[in-house]
Amino acid sequence: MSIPPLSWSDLDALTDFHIDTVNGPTNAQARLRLFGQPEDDVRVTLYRDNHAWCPYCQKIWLWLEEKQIPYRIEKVTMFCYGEKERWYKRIVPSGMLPAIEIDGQVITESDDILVALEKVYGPLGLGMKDPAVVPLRQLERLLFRAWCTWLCYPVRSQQQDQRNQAQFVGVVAKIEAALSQTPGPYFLADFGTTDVIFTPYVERMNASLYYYKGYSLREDNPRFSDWFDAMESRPTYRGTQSDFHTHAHDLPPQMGGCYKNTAPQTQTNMHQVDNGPWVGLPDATYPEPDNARQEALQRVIKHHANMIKVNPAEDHLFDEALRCALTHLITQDVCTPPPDSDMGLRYLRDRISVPRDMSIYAAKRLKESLETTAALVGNRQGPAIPTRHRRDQDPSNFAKD
Ligand SMILES: N[C@@H](CCC(=O)N[C@@H](CS)C(=O)NCC(=O)O)C(=O)O
Repeated sequence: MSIPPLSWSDLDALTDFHIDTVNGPTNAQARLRLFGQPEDDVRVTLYRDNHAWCPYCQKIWLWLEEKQIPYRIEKVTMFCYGEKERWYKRIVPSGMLPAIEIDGQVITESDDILVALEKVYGPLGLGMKDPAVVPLRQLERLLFRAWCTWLCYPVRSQQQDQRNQAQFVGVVAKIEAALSQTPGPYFLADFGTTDVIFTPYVERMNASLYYYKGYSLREDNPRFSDWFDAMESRPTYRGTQSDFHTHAHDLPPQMGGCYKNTAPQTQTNMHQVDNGPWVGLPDATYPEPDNARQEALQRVIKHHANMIKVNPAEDHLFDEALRCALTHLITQDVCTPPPDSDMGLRYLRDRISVPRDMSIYAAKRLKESLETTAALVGNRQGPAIPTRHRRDQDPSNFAKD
């Protein structure tokens, strides 16, 4: 039996989700991070992308969070999402991210930023130039290049794709061997800079190869699997962690294209990442937090006016359809949306960005409710996600947190 949609105020009464963005756990919404220290102690500003997408920004973000350095965050638009802010080009003329300002000095290039931060605050575990860290940093770049070769270039034959896969898997074997050198799950005896440096691209490799190549980095490699699990035990990492869907669709414009292979597993994986079920995908394996649904509900309520405005469906229709999906999300009762609202609901389903909008399990639950609700009235997909740019996500159309 279908129940009527709850009103916005009824929905609001059903979530008490709240986090302290300044002193609480790592989160993508914060503009200031103090870790309980006075604001006067802030010496660092991190300039990073609005979408919490840029891998080099994630590296610096994670390092600052791990070291609990008080810092400010200024968010900047990446070229493929919209127009670069003029104020940022005055600070960094190339517009490249990340950058930091420390005691009035601007530094770009993520590795140089980490070296500069180490000089002021000391290293995180073993530092950037430690003889144990340097070869691992080189190994990370080797893996990056093998990944690009496999993912980002068209191939003439299936054999060529398999050769590229073999080359990538060969580098992964070296990483498995490196991870086996210590009894714990991290690259060196203790968690440190090396783990931070591997994190952004390994997360993107896990997502993109699962989606475009039917290859599961995390599931097929026991040491990598332990490393991912250990990373997910850290609230710092969880706060920066993205999901398969966000990466699969953010990467093509950034990388100049991602090319799928013809493996049957690829078809299966693409279908699951795009259409669900999302719970169970190997993008997150830690237990689902109890408040995932409350988080998703609170985040949508906060931004619903903009979400309705940018949705291709007519405002009145989408308002009701969205409330039906949220009613399902929070009560788990069936709530039938108005006819013809399936496309608008799937448009939103395809545009939840993790961690920018919400954390990974909140997004899985919201997508599930949007899909379940849409399926009650039709099977039309929303307009395709663009692959050369992501101006459908232009931050200027959305309120700042
Ligand atoms: N080598 C640089 C690379 C930085 C980089 O490529 N940043 C990209 C984003 S991941 C960027 O700012 N692109 C400009 C834009 O997209 O607006 C570093 O390590 O910081």
